[in-house]
Amino acid sequence: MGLLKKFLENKPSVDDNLETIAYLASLDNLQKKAPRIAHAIIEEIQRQRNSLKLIASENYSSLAVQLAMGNLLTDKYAEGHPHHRFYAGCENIDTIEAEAVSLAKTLFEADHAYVQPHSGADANLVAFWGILIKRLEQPALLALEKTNVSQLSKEEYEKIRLQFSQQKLLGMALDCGGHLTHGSRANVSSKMFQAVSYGLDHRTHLIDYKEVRDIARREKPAILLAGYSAYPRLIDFSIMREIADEVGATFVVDMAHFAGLVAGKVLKGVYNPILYADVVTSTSHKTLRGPRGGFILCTEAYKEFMDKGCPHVLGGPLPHVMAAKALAFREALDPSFSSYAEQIVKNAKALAQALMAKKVHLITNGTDNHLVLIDVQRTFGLSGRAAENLLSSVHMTANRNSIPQDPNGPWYCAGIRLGTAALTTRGMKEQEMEKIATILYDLFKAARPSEDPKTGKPSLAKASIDEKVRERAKNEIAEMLSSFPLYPEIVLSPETIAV
Ligand code: DSN
Repeated sequence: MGLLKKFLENKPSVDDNLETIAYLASLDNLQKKAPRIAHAIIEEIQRQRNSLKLIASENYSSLAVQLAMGNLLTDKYAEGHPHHRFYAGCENIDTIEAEAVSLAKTLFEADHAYVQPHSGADANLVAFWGILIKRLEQPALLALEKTNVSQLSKEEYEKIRLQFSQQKLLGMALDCGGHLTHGSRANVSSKMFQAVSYGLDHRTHLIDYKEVRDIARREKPAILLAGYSAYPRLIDFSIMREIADEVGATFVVDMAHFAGLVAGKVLKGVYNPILYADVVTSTSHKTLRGPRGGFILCTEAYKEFMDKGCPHVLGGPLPHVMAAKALAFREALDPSFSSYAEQIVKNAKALAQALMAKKVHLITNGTDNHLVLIDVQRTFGLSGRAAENLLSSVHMTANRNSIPQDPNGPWYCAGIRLGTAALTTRGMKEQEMEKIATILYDLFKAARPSEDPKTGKPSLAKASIDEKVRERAKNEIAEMLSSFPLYPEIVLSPETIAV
């Protein structure tokens, strides 16, 4: 490939281009050692550059964050937590993890942070088990005057273990915007808990706090969970806290989707989960724009239970990813991040407004956060899957999503979920959102479900469209993207990318 050699031909300043030089050197090196992998990475850079990324859970991390992960930290085991390890030689990992913890605490104004979870799903599992251990195992040990579970008899331990499986988790239903890990039957959370869920108001599709309260009173969950993957509105965490207190539940918020909006101080007061929850779980790579990973924030009372994510649930931490998390937290502490977070929401609102002006049906008739959920079945007679395929064919990536009372089921779906975090990182603003709304609308309006060859009925998987409409959409997208280059410092000319 010779990417670095080509870049250096113009004699750029090394000091001003450290990230680019490191990135290109790494690609050139990979090309020598593993050409197929290098080729796939280059292809992925090209794919991301040439696509309008509207996936609500994705973003573009900085080159600095990406580079922070590529080093020898990956070689180190460091089970335990800072200054309390089960392995020798962890003093440098202590420094890195303690720095990430400290930055996370400052950024979110939290009592405590735990930055080891490898993903949001892992963060939820660490939180769930830690909470159950605090609620069930700790009091049982105290009552038996023991300090450790290994001191319990087989019978004593079995009694506690059985209690674990009798606890209830109350979270938002998957088809109403909740996450798989919030008690879906397809996920381990519904097997470790008796999972119960709250839905949305049938007419407005907003959270019905009265219903949540009624269910909580009836079910007495150990954990009340707020947070979502596909809910376009804000949650009043003060009400959820009240409900949790009334029934004696631990209040957990999964802020994976909106962590960037909390960090950027867009979500304040009753919409800021840190002020109300006992435990807040998150990912670091969605609106927060860091490396792929998870983390947990909690009050002092939960600290020792979250810090035991390993050994409770996790394997060894990933120190290289913790280094990148530290960097991402630092980036989010920069005042420019607040402007970014505000723009994410302005863009989502502009996208929603422009779609609604064309009479596109949106779940909840708009948005307050970073995501928009279109009912494509009702508006255009298309399944979510057919709409997703159409978008892919013009280089727009967005994912199909269930909507409340989805007529097409969880595979084909009736919705398309759009998010604005990634395009906002590319620099797009309200006027681009309006253009995107027009492209989407023209595309969906011109499409018809294909005929299912087996049944002769409209297909839930595919739609057909006039090729001229498709080509026009492709050209408009390519033109728009050309004004918002992605990682412009990484120059890939045709002769350098030929592998
Ligand atoms: N896959 C992420 C999302 O789309 O919400 C969370 O698991």
